[in-house]
Amino acid sequence: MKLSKKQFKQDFEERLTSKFATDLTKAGYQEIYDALASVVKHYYANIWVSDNQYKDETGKKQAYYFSIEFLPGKMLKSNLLNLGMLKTVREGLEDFGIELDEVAKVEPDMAIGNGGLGRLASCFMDSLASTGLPGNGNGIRYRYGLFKQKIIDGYQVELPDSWLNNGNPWEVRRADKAVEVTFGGEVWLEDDGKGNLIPHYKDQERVLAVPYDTPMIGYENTTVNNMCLWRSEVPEELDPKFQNLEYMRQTSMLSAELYPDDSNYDGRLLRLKQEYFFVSAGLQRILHHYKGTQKKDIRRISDYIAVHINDTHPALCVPEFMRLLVDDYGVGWNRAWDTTVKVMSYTNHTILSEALEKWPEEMVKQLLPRIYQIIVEIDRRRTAELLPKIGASLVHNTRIIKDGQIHMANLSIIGSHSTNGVAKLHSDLLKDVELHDFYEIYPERFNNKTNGIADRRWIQIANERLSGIIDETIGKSWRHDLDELKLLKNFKDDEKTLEKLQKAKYDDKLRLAALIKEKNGIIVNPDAIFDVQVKRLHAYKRQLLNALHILKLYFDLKENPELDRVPRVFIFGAKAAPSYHYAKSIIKCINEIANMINNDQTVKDKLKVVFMENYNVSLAEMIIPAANVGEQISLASKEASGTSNMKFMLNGTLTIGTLDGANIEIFEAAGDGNNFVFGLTKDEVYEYYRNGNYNARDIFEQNPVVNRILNALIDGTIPNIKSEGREIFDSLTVYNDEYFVLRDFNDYVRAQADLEKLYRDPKAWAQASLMNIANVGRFSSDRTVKEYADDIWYIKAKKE
Ligand code: AZC
Repeated sequence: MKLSKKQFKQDFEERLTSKFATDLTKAGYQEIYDALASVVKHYYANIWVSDNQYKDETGKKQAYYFSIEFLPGKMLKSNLLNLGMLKTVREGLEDFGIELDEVAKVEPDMAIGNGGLGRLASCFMDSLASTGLPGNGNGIRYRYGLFKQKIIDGYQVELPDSWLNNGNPWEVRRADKAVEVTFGGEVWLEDDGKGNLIPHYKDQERVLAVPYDTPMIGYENTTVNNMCLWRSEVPEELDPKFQNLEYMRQTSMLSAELYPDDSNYDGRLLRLKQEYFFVSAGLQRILHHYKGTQKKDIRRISDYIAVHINDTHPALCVPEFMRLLVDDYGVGWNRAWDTTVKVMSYTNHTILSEALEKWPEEMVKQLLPRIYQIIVEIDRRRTAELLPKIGASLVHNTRIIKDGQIHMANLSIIGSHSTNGVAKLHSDLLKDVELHDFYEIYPERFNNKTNGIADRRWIQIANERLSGIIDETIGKSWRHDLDELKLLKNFKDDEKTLEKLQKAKYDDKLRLAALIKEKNGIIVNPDAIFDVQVKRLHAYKRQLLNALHILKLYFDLKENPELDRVPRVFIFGAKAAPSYHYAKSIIKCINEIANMINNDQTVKDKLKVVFMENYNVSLAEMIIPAANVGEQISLASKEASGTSNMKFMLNGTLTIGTLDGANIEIFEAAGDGNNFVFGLTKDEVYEYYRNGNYNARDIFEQNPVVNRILNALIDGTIPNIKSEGREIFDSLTVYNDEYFVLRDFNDYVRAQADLEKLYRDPKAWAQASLMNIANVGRFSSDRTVKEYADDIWYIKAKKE
């Protein structure tokens, strides 16, 4: 959208006054932010309205991405960038003596997600709109987002994230579109005399679901999609039975809090309620829309909508869609089933068994009696149909209801036409191992969609300096098509370009160094290698391996302070699930290792360790551009894909990593020698599992370096470390090191040494960095969503 600076300044000043009865001389940042957001909203409102009209008029098929988590971060700059107004607004504000970046700080991170899965959903939202694809989000508007992390005495402490305290200027409450979601009570079926079984209900608990729409604005185009988030409220008219405080409290609890665990299935009733709540509300709204505004024949609804089940949390989409079609819209069971399978598709994000959702049958039956009946019926019909065809064992292994539990992955696969993993290795593991029985029955349903990232946020916004240099070098086409970055390869031997890249990285390191000084009070050397591991804290991600290696470097320096080492700054950012004891112990250990090293004068500035508290999207935007090295060191087979690996690559960071998840594709794309690979392969890991012959204790006893480091955890070497040291020590030496940390240690040390060697050759390093940037194109989520659109959802992009 064309906007002159003059126009903007006038609009902004007027808005500030009309909204807050103040002027530029007196306004605070919160007021400036609100006024600015309100002006921006005014600019996109018409595009939003006309794109909705366009969608209704053309009746084109749309996709709906159902996800219990989204992790957008801040919206202001992203909206400005996508509207093509970032520069104008920045300059306009400068004329008033206002720094856009300072204003942007006021906006709280929208953190209604935990980690990779939620962030991916938000990258997809950006990419769908930016590629002109009609794809919308559906989720929950949690009153409290992911907890704020404080580090106190080395320990993680969780504080509530009340991100809505100052309102949210981007959302629109649509009270007119509220729907009711019901729980509990009794249900029975009665014949209507025409052979149809009609459900009758008694004593149901009703909850009002109110949608809040947030525009997902496409990059320099005319597409604005919708992210619909549901809030639970008490309906105006209540049955006397529910007119009590307990019911009111429970109802508001539904959309009160995000579950802060991303790796553990937690079988609590409230979570199941949340899952059904946003699924039912979302599907009802979609069907109302198509039946009402669009006057579509409901029996052909699969021509108009695709519903995506992002991990199994929205798996109840399958029986709920059946319920709506059969009970509310009078579609026959078989037709409804065909339609459901055509409409639904499912992504699996993890093979960790502790994350696989299974709900006790009894709980589902009590809370969702009609849904339970439908699941039983789906399972019964499928079993009857398949038994004669494929035999008892395959049928049994793949049943939805087994051992008194409802298996949500099974429900998702059976009730949809597509199941995908999120990187090649992961998708292969699903087919060959984890979901092999399903693959035998439905081979055509399985496919891979390697993850991607929204490059607009992760370079254009996060790294304006680098973006500018790329423009100067190859022009701006890459901003619309990330593959164009391959033009950079022509500059691999161009000293000037390499120098500019190095300078940009150095400046980003200075920016981060200033932040570290401000937040942690630690002074770091910008010439050091900035070596970063940022992600959720989980044993399989092996932050511990990184920490053990740091201890090794430290002991080497203690022994020989004159050792010729390239200085290093190790930077961590990680939240642990509040109930994940072991992960929290690792945080404590890292912090105490940091304290010990940072306060030891013998190592001077050769080694520093920084744990940055409250890692979130905004912090990632500061840290990632400044990284020389990114750590992607999960045990092979455990990280489904990873996406920070792609963000690092985009920012010219070299990866040290295992052959896991999307790392494999990154190493291949960047070319040999441009990253550092180590560790067991997936096959070697599985070989150990088969033979059961891994013995961590042997390594501890036989490898003197490992022995020394592990003993440091328990012998008082690290001041202020308490039982955590023993806990970690035992996990490795007594409980046999579940994630093969010790097995990979030596090779990791070797790869780290290779890395240091390359860093000593600045030109070679800069070239490797350039090759990473130049080859990152395929990891744009624009590519990923196009693949979903073509292969799974069958939706088409709008032509500009
Ligand atoms: C994550 C995976 O752990 C990560 O490897 C992947 O990149 C990301 O999803 C996006 O696909 N998974 C989760 O965040 N959560 C769960 C329940 O898998």
